[in-house]
Formats: sequence, C-alpha cells, structure tokens
Amino acid sequence: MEMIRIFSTLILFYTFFCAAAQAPDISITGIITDGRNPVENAIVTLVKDSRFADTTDSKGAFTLSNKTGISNNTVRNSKENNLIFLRGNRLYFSVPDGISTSDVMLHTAKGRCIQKYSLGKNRSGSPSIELPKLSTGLYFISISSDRTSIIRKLIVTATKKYLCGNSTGNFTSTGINQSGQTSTGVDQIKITKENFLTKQVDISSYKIEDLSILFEPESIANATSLHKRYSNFFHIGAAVDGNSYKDAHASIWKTHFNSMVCENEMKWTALQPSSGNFQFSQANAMVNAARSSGMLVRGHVLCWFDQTPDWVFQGASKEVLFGRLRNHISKVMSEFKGKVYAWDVVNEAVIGYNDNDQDVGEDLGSLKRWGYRNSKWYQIAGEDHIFEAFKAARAADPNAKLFYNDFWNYLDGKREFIISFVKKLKEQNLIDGVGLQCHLNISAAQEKKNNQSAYQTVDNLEKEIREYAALGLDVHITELDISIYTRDYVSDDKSKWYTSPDLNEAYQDKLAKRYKEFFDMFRRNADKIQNVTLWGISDDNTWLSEFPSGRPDHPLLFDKHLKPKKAFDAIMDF
Ligand code: 9MR
Repeated sequence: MEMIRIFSTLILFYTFFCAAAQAPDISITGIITDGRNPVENAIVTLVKDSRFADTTDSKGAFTLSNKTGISNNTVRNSKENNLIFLRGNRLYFSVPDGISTSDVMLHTAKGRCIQKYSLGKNRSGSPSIELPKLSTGLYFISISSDRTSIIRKLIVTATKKYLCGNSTGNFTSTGINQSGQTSTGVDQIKITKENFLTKQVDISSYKIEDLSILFEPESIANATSLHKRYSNFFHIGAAVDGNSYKDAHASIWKTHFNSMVCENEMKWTALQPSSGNFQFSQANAMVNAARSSGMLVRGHVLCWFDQTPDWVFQGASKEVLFGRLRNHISKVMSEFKGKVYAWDVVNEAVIGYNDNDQDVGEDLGSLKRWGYRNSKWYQIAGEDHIFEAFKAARAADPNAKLFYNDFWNYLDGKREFIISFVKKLKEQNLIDGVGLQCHLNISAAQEKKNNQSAYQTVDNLEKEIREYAALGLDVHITELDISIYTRDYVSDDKSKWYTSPDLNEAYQDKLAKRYKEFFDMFRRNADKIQNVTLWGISDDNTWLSEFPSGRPDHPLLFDKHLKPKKAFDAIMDF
C-alpha cells in the first residue's frame, strides 16, 4: 500500500542540549498531504521527545522547533515549565511575553480535534479554559503560537485528570530523560489524526530539508472492500481510463471493484483509428492489470454512432459497411477472447422523435414516437446493422456474453421499442443481456415534468430490470453515476453551478440517500442483476465535469481526494 513520500521543506537545527551546555536548536518544517490535499490539524511529534510537537495548519504545514517556540522554554526555565497547568477541570496558561499565543486545541488520542479555543492577543493575567466533559482515556492539548506549538498529554481517569510534562499535574512524562537531555541520533516523526493511519517517518538526522509526508486515510486503507460486501449479490465494476488503472486511483480500484470496463480505450476510434490499423496495446495493458487483480472485464463497445472514425462509413455500401463491421468485431473480440467476458455489442441505437422527425433529446413534451437513431449505421444499413453486429460477435467469441446497451430504459416507450428488437435477437440466440446505463440525477426533475429524468424513480428502474429479466436476459447496470444536479435547469446556467471544491454535508447526505435507495433495490433484484458498474472511480475524473458544459459535478462514490463519500458508506450499510 502506498504510504509515505518525502519532498518538501524541512529545516532542522539540533545542537545537543545538556544542563550546563547550550540548549539544542530544533527547527523542522514540513508538509503533510493525503496525496492531493493538505491534511490540517494532524498532530506531529518527535518520537524520542514529545515536547517537539505541532499541529498542521490549513496548508498541512508543521514546525517542530525549539528555536522560536515555547517548547524549549519549558525545558530551559523551570518557571516556564508551568506554561499550562490544570486545576480541577480548568486549564490555565502562562505564556511568556513575545509569543503571540493564539489557538489551544484539545485532541483525542487519534488526533480528532474536539475543541478549539482562541486565547487572543491580550494575555494579561492567566488565560484559562474550561475542559468539556471527557470520557476516560488519553487526549492531547496543543498551544499554537505563530508557527510553533507545544503539546501536552492529558490523561483522564474515572476520578482525576493528569496533565503530563507539567509540574502541576502529578505527571512528568514528557519523554525528556533524567538530566533534561534529549537524545541525538536517528529519530522518527510521528503523525496522528483520526481517520488516518498513524504514521512514523524515519529521520536520519535532525537536520533535514524538504520533507513532505503522504498520509494515508484510514478509510481507504482499511475500509471493507465494496465488492466483497456485495459478493453475495453481483459484481461491482468501475470504468477506468489510461491513467486511473495505474495512478493514485489504482489502489481504490483494486480494493473495491472486481469488474472493469475501459471508459474509452476499447471504442472503435481507439482500437482501429484507420482501416486495418489495430491498436491494442493500451487496452491490453488495462485488461491485463484488471485480470491480474482478479477482475472480470466488460468490453465497451463494438458498434456505436459515436467515437467511430469517419473512414468506416466513407464510400460504404451496406455490404462494404458490414465487411468493415465484421472485420472489426472479429479482430477485436479475438484479441480479447477469454479475457473479456461480456461485450456491449451495440450501444445507444434508439432515440425519441417529434412530429418533424427530429431527435427530442430529453424533452419528452414533443415526443411522437421512439425509433432507431438516424446514425450513419442506420442510414446505410437500417436496423440490419444491429443484427449483423450481434451475428459477428457471436461468431467471434461464442463464450462471450453479448449485450445491447442504452440509457433511459426507465421510459416505458423507449424500453418497449428496445424490447421489440431485443426479442428478435433473443429468438435467434444472438443476445444474452441488456446494459442499463443509469446516468442518474440526485433527484428526479420536479418542475420539468416532461424531462426524461422525471421518470428516474426507484420503481421505474426496478420495473425495467424486471421486464428485461423476464425475457430471459441478463441485466447489467453498466454506467452508474448520480449527478448532484437535477434536470430542472439548463446546465450552462452558471449561477446554479456548485463550485466549491468539496461537496458539502447537505449534498453528501442527499446523494448518499439516493445511492442507497438504488442499491437497496439492486440487491432486492440480485437474482436478475449480475453486474453493477460505476462510470468512474472518483469525482476528480468524471465525464460529467467535462461534458457538455464543464460544469463541476460530484457523482461517484469517492471524492476528489479519493476518500469514500457518505454515498460509499450508505451502500455498504445494510
Ligand atoms: O465517459 C466517456 C467520455 O470520456 C467520452 O468523451 C464520451 C464520448 O461520447 O463517452 C463517454 O462515455 C459514454 C459511454 O461510452 C456511452 N454512454 C454514455 C457515456 C457518457 O457519455
């Protein structure tokens, strides 16, 4: 598991300190990130001498220092050893002049900040704070002054509280040895924060520069695997791209998913950009990575109106077109034979038409009929292209499961039209299943009743699953994601964009609820569903933020920092 990397600014001056000699100078600066973002309020201490401690600021920066800090004073001057003292339930602070003490924080032993107090600049008298009610256990009190802080351990027993490293609290366990010396040599920096794995980083000397620490969220490392949680129900897949299968996303991918699909790398433009020029290396690398992690692989897609190069249609009669189609399918499926278990053979061949035979898109108000998409495939070969594609696929790999894949199956009319040709494919033993894309919204459209998304209800999705299964077809949820937007306004209205980098709690809760409702329903229908695939891993890499307007979205189970969202917890919670 990826753990620690070191690269940032750290300066440490350490001269040996002993009773009669000069005090040691220690000044360590560094940055802690979770791989993408700074980690704030992590406790950082020197293991051999916990007087040297700090909590990271909003930039993840810390300083372990006795040069500018209070911590050295606690050793040098016995009077200043009483910087913090505890009386009853109240902490008192005696801060030397010249240090602009600001924040006092109370942390749990795991590093969660329970309370933050500001002492302010005016420190006449002894500022004090009342401790909250605390259960028994170990806590830390930190005082931050500018870029420096000290940390004291607070032990709470059933009857008493003890403040360590302080003459007032019955304890003197600061990690300083008998003569007040701090040992030299190899040491470690310990980093603690709740929801992160406690980390100890070796430092080979007390003079180090450029230290940066990658701090691993506990939830990623230790969370029960999503696919294992669903092992009695269906496979859980994710779409990956040419980077995400091997970059920082890979550990999430391998931990939580046991099925993969290439987001774009198996489309015609990727595999045969010009006639006869087959390019398999990228897709192979991805398929091999998935299989070596024990995943199933879905293939997407053999025949589609989009992401198909123009040469395929140029000068093509129906027979020429079918020759190209058969050749593509045969070569591609042979390449991945025995590796790809299910193929989306034909994708998105059905749309709604208005009176003028125009595509109505999402607006069903002017819908007259459902029909085949007027794609180049259709213009040249009519509905036969669908049958031809499935025939070629069956011939190329009789063991692969063959799927028709489409969106908005929750619309009765669209589904009825799809069923009309899927039934014929089934009668000819050319199809094994349907792929239901499920690009959903955080709630069904309320105001725009004619928008397709107004029909995005759990009941409607359940109905589509049951109807397809009743035809004897496998059902895969192939492209699941849940946009945080509804379809009640146009996506290029920038005033309605959610622009904060992180999804707030209210949205998190709403999204979690929606995910949970759908997964509850999927599990109820686990006898009909074999695979549920998310269209991406985490919110930093989603087509919904790229397409069509660049509006930022947060539709997946992991956030931009690769941390599980509430939606993840919600679908694990059953
Ligand atoms: O996620 C894909 C995106 O990167 C491509 O730009 C886009 C091109 O149309 O295709 C996206 O994937 C689509 C999938 O292949 C078919 N169903 C809809 C998906 C989202 O647009």
